[in-house]
Amino acid sequence: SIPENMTELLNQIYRDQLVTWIGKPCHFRLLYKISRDGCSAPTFHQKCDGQGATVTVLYNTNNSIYGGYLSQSWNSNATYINDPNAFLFRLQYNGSSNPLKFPVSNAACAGIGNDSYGPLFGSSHDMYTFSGTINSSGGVFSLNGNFDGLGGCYSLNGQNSASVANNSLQVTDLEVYQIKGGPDPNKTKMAESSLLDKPWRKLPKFKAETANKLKEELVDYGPDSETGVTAANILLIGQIGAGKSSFFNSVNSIFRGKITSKARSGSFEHSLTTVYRKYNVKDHNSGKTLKIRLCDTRGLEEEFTIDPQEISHILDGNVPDRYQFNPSAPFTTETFGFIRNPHLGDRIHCVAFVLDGSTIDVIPEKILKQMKAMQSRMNQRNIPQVVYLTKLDKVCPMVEEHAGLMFHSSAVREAVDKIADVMGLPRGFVLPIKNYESETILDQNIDILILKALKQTADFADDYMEEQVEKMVAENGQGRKEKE
Ligand SMILES: Nc1nc2c(ncn2[C@@H]2O[C@H](COP(=O)(O)OP(=O)(O)OP(=O)(O)O)[C@@H](O)[C@H]2O)c(=O)[nH]1
Ligand SMILES: [Mg+2]
Repeated sequence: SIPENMTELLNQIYRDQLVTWIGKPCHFRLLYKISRDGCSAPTFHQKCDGQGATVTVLYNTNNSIYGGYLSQSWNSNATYINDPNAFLFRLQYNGSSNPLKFPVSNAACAGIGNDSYGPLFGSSHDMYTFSGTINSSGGVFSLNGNFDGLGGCYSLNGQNSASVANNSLQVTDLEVYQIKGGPDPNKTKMAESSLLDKPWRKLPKFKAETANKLKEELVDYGPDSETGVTAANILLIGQIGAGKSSFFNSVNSIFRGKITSKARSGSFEHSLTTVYRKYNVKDHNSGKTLKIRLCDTRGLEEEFTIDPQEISHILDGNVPDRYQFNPSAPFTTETFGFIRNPHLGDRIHCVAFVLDGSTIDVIPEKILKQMKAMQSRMNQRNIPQVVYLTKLDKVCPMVEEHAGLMFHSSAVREAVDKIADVMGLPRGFVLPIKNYESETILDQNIDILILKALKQTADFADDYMEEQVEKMVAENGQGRKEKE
């Protein structure tokens, strides 16, 4: 169904203008609209009396938009409405935005409440919209009011009924909105997220050079030859639907130069990914395959807990590519394909927890527990961990518009801080990203965030491998000593 506000004619720019004139945070709720409810004085009063502050907006056939604001309720008592805050206004004239405010000059008769009349401003009819019932013809309501007293109770500042309203009450619509205090609850996210002047994390510039440089670095990346490892294995782990497969798809798209979706992604009740995949990424520019493998796993679910031993096997490199996850029979040493003597190159070198940034307040306890249990196995092995915080476009509308504002968004910063706390990781290890999901073309800002995250992860993987080599050397050295 069409949301109610789809029928509202008053656009955001004009709303913002009215809010500025009203002078305090407020939002609009449509009470009455003649094209929807019929143009009749009793209907107007039935819908608008006693509703507090309202704004009446007329749209005439010359494409001019004008009306009046009262901070006091309409009534049907046949009395004047005293309102020092009232004003008449013009928003648009002959199709062009041209806002003017006309403040009340005689507050005692800012409006008239009378059930024979529609909205009526001023004792001698500064703006008298209609009386009785008006039928439309060809989508036009020929309102029977007038501007006979325009300037009587409101300061016109040299304007007149022609320059305000083409002296016309031939309207396609008339709307009355209730003005409610505070920001629009439907837009609280927008209100809660503000753009900070200074970025909360230092980042290279969001420009093409940065994206190209990061790409080059990743194409040239390779584990130290001393390690004997051909590619860094990065494990993607997290709740179902968090965006693990989308992350691989996004990386793949960036190096392909166009949007691709090799890994299945989407929203289903159970994890869409059921097979363990160690994905390679090919840079189509150079024809080279990156020395980074993204290992995509089955999503964590509340009802299907992953056997902690299974995660140990994944970390240690016992689990083969394309292993079919089976929640009712976890991977064991007996499972077909079990890799018995994994080399350092088979192991996981860095883990990326992929977490949905838009739902961090409601991560189920059972999922958190599973992740914590996994973390302790990673910590035992000294495997570095990062967080890819996804879907931040859903947290901050500014980021949705422009991914380059990620590090200026207060809402994103909050989400990052919170998740760093929950995961017990330094803030700098939480990497805010936005995956490609509905886009059809690449966006340099999205690329930079993803490439930057991937680069940092690869660097962490390097640290781990280096440490492992040192450890092996030390152990071997130790061994020799013992033999001596
Ligand atoms: N708005 C938005 N949507 C995203 C983002 N990342 C992923 N999605 C969407 O989230 C849904 C789930 O994404 P997947 O990549 O399938 O998630 P997954 O973690 O692989 O899920 P499972 O394999 O089922 O565990 C898809 O509809 C994606 O399009 C993001 O950054 N922003
Ligand atoms: Mg998946």
